[in-house]
Amino acid sequence: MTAFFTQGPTDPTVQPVPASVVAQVDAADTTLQNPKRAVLSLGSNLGNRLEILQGAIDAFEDTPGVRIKAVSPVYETEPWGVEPGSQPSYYNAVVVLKTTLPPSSLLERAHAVEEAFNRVRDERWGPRTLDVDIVAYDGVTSDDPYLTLPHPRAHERAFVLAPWHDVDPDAQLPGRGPVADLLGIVTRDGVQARGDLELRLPE
Ligand code: A4P
Ligand code: MG
Repeated sequence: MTAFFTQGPTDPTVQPVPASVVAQVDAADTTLQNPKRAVLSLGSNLGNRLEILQGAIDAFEDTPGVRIKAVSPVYETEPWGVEPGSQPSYYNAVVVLKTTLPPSSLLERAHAVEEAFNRVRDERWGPRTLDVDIVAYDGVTSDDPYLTLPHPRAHERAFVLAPWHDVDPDAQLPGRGPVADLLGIVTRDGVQARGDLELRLPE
């Protein structure tokens, strides 16, 4: 945990902590020094979709170095990129979090959470119990196929932009502009808010 102190706190109101005190500081505090803001898109179209999305949110909140700041409303969405009617509809939601994990570790955690919900990868865009995509991580851009940032298709997906806009109307997608503007361009066909469903922000 002391590694989190190597960068030093950037918040001027936070005083450096002497090494002798570090061990006594609760891990939950030490993990969130100099956190970065990240946005995740969650999707599920197999199994108990709402329970799975909630379970994923809880699993991220239980992750050292991660604090969930906002959970969006749930949208029921037609599967994107596949033959109409060939898959069940998705529940999609967006989570905004603060994290001290670097992007690659956040992706590893995302894969572990997917696996915990029995995600099977046998076809691209195939039906899945859980898909976790990193939509954006701070202002980071990367064209590495293992982790492309921002997510290369987020700007054209109302099932990402609409819930993100709900929880952060001023959000910007790095390199693409305001989410509100992008949302005005994409089609919202097949993307319905499910006001009768709710995901909880872990306490
Ligand atoms: N990867 C690269 N960049 C990222 C990133 N920013 N976040 C790599 C997450 N993963 C990223 O993903 C394939 C590889 O992408 C990963 O190994 C990771 O290293 P995957 O989850 O194994 O496979 P996939 O999801 O089938 O492929 P892909 O291309 O990531 O698909 P998308 O873009 O995730 O789309 N329709 C509706 N309505 N709602 C949905 O949520 N989701 C998809 C999946 C398709 N249609 C959908 C929805
Ligand atoms: Mg994916």
